[in-house]
Amino acid sequence: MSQEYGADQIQILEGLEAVRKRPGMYIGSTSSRGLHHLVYEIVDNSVDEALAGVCDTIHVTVNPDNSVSVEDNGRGIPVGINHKSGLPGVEVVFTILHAGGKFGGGGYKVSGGLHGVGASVVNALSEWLTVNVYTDGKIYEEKFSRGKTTSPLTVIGECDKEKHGTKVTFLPDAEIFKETQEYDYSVLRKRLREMAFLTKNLRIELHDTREGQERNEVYHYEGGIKEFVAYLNKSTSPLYEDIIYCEGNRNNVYVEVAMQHNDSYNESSYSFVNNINTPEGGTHLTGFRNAITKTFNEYARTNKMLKDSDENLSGEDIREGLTSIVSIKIEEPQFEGQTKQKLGNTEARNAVEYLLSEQLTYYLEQNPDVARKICEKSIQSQRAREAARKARDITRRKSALDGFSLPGKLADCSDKNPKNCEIFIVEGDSAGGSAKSARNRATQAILPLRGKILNVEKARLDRVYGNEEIKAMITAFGTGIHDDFDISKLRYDKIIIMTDADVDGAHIATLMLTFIYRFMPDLIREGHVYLAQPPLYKLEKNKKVWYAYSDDELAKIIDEVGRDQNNKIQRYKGLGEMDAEQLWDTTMDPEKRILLRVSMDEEDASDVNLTFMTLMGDKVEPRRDFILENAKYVKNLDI
Ligand code: TTJ
Repeated sequence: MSQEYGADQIQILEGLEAVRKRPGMYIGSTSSRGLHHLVYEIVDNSVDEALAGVCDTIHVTVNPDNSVSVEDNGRGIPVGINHKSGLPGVEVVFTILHAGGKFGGGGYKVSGGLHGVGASVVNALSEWLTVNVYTDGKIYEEKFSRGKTTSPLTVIGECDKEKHGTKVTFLPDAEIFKETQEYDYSVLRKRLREMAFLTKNLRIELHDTREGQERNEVYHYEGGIKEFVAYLNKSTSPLYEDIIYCEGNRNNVYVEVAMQHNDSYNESSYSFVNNINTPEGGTHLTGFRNAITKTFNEYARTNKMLKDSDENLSGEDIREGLTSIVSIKIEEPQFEGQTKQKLGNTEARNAVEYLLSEQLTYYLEQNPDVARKICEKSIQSQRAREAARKARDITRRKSALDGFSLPGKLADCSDKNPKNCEIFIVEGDSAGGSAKSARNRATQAILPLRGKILNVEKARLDRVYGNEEIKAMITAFGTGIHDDFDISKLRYDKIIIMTDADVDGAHIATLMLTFIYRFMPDLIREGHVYLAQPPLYKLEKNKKVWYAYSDDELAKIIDEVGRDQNNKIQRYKGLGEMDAEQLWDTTMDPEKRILLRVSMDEEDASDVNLTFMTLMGDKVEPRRDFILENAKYVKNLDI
């Protein structure tokens, strides 16, 4: 027995050593993302306890030293000796790889996702970790460092007989998390709020006790994912008041769906399996889509909104402007695909499709006003799609007739190899003129746009195809948009948005980015989209010229040249104030200019969607909140 115990101990150490050697294999990365992942791994254990119905509150506290405490009011990790290992249950949880949830006694586990690696991994990657268990009027404590027990399980005091729960405090190891050890409140908030939405009635409190940034928030949603949908739609105008909700259990799959249409033209669907986001969808999402398409077509036909001769509504038509959450709980989720993020269980598709079809059919019968609004919107979408197809075909036929017809306003470059070429989308005809005379004609094309382009967040595909400025961009880029998009036809390696360094310029750049993000997002994914950075100031002194791209830089230049009357400082209000030579020197010359490449974090794709909804949608207040929250990241805001 004692020999066995020794062998186990060696195995434990080897296991956790492996985690420290290759942390990325267990938590994805050791960047800020991995650092935050440690918190989620611990919180998941408490959420499992909540799902078992024996815990209703979780406190997450960021301590002044950047350690984090997670405390729940569950049953407490078992403190008794586990027979198989001869160790206390707590010690098993924190020192044996993949031991997480072993004592769960059935039910759904959150810890089944991509990483879901358990508490021992967090322990291995922490400089120190302390666990307290409150049970039977006693406070237990065990301490660890880098995965090894430093102080065995003991009773350190007494507590109220009624109190029960677990508290874990850990400090991420700076040897592992070299990039940063600092927790970001807004990152933690996003995941914890999501967890609370997904677990009806669970109360999660986030406390930041770090000096100068003290904050407390409570996430507690009686309506669960219904409130999640309301939250996602808060920057839009909903098409009807209800949030349609479906819930049920079929063949051991627990299904919840909540949805509401807004008056926009984009779909925002989020799906979860055991509280883990599945951005690539899978069988549960397929079941959802099948149910929606089938049920609305049946309703529209039965109620004569579609005539016998009309085509069926497509899924896309019905999901136009739809915000939805599909959340399922399943005992053995199978993830497939390259990134193991796509659900593969066929019983999940059947369960969602069956339960949603049945409950949605009933809902539509009971709520004919809502049903009519959705069907009308879908039919309009169907017509717009048809009109867009015709507009696109006409454009295509025309260009086939004229040979290849590029927009009249485009000053194209002469080099025919796209790899060498770039296009500047320039705000205004006058700046366009300067840019045309400044450019390198071989490799730089100029497309001037007049005024503000269409806000595509508020327009359907047919209007997008009808807008002259946008059509000019589409033809110039060569790729087509939406379903037709083909990146191999891209005519320029760099698409450079060049607008004035003022509020209007920023607005125009945002409108262009909205268009590109919604209709040709791969251009951003593949890194073809850039923002030009024109200087903010010009300083002239004794016939010499300096350009500054920020207030800090201007201050530095003044320090260098001395502050006196000979300094002539000009604040550039727009590109039009620069002559061609200055524009070339400061903004266009590939040898000297600064370009910002536009990128997006794929793992946070849902954030990008929400940000565009907030910034470009029609509600003012969420936009103001967003700006206030994010203003700290903005430099050189010239208002
Ligand atoms: C499992 O079933 C028997 C009684 O104890 C249950 C249990 O382990 N509950 C539990 C674990 N509640 N909370 C945890 C937990 C909390 C944190 C903060 C961290 C970890 C690793 C577990």
